[in-house]
Amino acid sequence: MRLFYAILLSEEMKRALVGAQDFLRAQGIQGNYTRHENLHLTLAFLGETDRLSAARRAAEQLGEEPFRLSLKGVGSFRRGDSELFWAGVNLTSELKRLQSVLSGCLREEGFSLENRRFQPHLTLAREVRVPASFDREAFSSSVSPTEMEVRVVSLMKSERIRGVLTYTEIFRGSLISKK
Ligand code: 2AM
Repeated sequence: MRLFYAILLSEEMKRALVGAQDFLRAQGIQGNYTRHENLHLTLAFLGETDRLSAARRAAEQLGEEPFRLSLKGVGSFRRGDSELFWAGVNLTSELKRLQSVLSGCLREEGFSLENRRFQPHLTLAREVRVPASFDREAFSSSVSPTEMEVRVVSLMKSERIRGVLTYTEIFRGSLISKK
């Protein structure tokens, strides 16, 4: 199965992201839009594996505390001849540390993760073809500022069910307050 660890988003944060997607749609931007229930923040991508117990073990004792996650800006990655549009989050020291601790635990469990710099992003749409007239600044202000508390990391299974990309949470690792 195809697995990744992610932070699942509050309904309020998802609504803010749907607002940005609505803005893009209203501008006539065509692309493969992320379904509302699939919006998430990936922390680590494990890829194809059947080592479910090892994947769970990695997040059983992270020793990290809950923290606030907030939206910040938008951006895009070039992917071939189209773009992937995303909303960003503040890369706080807590988020950085969580991603790095989790990746370390996964590597200790034998998973080989990509060594790319962590660029936290919430994918809004893939395969976007951007007309020259597109107003990127207006896009940027289409995301309402939103914050949420992160209390768990979720191990997600990714699969196509009758052609529809579907993510299912199969395990939760808790962040525990030491106060
Ligand atoms: P993306 O949205 O930028 O494509 C499930 O595929 C999640 O894992 C997505 O958030 C995806 O990010 C992320 N991911 C990271 N590395 C990946 C890879 N090599 N292949 C597929 N998905 C990857």
